[in-house]
Amino acid sequence: FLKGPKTASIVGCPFSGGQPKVGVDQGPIHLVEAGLIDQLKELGWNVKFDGHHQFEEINTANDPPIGKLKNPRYVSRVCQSVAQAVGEHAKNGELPVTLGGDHSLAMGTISGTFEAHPDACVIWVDAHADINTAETTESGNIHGMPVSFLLGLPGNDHKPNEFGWVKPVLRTDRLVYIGLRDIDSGEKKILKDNNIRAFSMHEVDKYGIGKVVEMALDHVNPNRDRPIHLSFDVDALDPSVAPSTGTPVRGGLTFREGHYICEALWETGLLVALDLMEVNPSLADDVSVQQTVAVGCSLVRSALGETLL
Ligand code: HAR
Ligand code: MN
Ligand code: MN
Ligand code: MN
Repeated sequence: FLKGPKTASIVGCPFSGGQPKVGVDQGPIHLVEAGLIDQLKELGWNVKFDGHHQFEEINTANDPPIGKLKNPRYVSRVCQSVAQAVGEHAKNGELPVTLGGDHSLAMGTISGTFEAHPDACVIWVDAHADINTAETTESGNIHGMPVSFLLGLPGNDHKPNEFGWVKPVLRTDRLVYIGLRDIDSGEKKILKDNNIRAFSMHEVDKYGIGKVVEMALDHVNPNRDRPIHLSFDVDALDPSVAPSTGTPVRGGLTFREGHYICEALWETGLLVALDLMEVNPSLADDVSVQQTVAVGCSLVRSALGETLL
């Protein structure tokens, strides 16, 4: 009755080094404290959780920018350790559920997924494309860059050697975006030059979320036989639905559109890894924080088979 692996492994990543706002490191702690693990057990999953990962052991006392990139050594080492954790869980046949933390972590999670599933595809749900290169980034914040590292795009030749462990595991035709609405001009050019398929909020309005998910799957997974990694940035949702996040952008996915994506990917039976990123419990009032954390838990439950009927 349950599709896919029956053990979910929670990879809690209290990490904020890929962007400048404090608090996003508290996201995973709040999600777990809100009862996520019991909720998944309630759905019939075995849940493995051996505590949040301890990144402060990673010594970054001296981590000046390299080129434009901020905290490059710290981000690299944390992501490398996340890649190892996710890769091990995936190779064990477990479903890694990574709780962020900022979205630079996806460099680690996707690297880990591809170690176990080299033929996987990635569905990236976000207001942002996170595809700046070491050259195009304006902010220097690495959470705006993980996709370009995973694709091995040109323009990353100036990427610090520190990131040499990140292999270009992702192909441009195995990546699709849903929810985009805040893309830098350098990123627009990259998307265009590389023919990367993206369903922005404009397409969600035009076709409806049901059709968009179907078209997204037809693009990256035409025969419905590839393992799917879902990387969900909570800022894909409209700020009225998920206010506690570092870079909210109005005009986002509704509560139902976000959940529909998760439900539809669960229905494929192909989901092998899930990220839920950018929940920042320090960026709003208590009610908004509670709302955002609850939505985060609810998205994860939907992706793990909480059926409506
Ligand atoms: N594109 C901008 C940059 O490179 C903003 C990045 C976005 N923030 C995120 N990631 N939350 O999805 O800095
Ligand atoms: Mn673990
Ligand atoms: Mn993101
Ligand atoms: Mn985002």
